[in-house]
Amino acid sequence: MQRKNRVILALDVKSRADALRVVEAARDHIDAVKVGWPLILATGPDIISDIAKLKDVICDMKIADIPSVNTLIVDQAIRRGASAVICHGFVGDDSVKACVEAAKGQAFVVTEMSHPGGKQFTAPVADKLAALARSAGARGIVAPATRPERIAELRRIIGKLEIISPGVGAQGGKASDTIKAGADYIIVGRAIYEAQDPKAAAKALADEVKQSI
Ligand code: 3DU
Repeated sequence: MQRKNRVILALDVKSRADALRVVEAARDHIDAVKVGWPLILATGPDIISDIAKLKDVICDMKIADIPSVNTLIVDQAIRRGASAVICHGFVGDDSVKACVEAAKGQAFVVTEMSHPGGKQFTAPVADKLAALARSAGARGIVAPATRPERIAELRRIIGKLEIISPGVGAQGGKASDTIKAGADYIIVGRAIYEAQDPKAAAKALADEVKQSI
């Protein structure tokens, strides 16, 4: 994933045609595409390799299983062309390390989640999850654009690890606030793929990011 636009497209659409249409439209203004369960279940896992021909793919299956199964899941994602994966940290350091090893370091660990319910169980342990990401050798963490002050606090724990940050747009977060707080990339779904003009929406976000650096 080349750090140019600092925008990751969350491609939670329901068909292959929509997926390819949105990626083609937004491709000049994004650095990677995050593919998760909605699209994989709707179209089949070949969509990972199809999108990987156009852009780097981050597989977001929020992996949360025992180490041996985590390894199997990550192996499949990487074999299909994913450049990185997203896993949960609450399952413990052995499970996270299994993902990190199978992804050759290219794993992001979810910390505090961006939705209101993220405050319930993930927020109280987010600092520990961030520390775990660091000690396990992960590439970075997922941290909430809806609470930029938490991005800044988590940054202090992880040092130079990367922060990818969902919650911009439909969930109420602002791209500029997120980047100023210390995120490396914003993750944006509905504000791009539900826009009348996904290309213009992605460009506007990439421009906002550039102006806030
Ligand atoms: O709200 P959006 O439509 O921009 O989508 C946000 C994406 O980020 C979506 O794919 C979701 O699975 C992911 N995500 C969160 O929203 C919140 C998290 O804490 C972690 C991932």
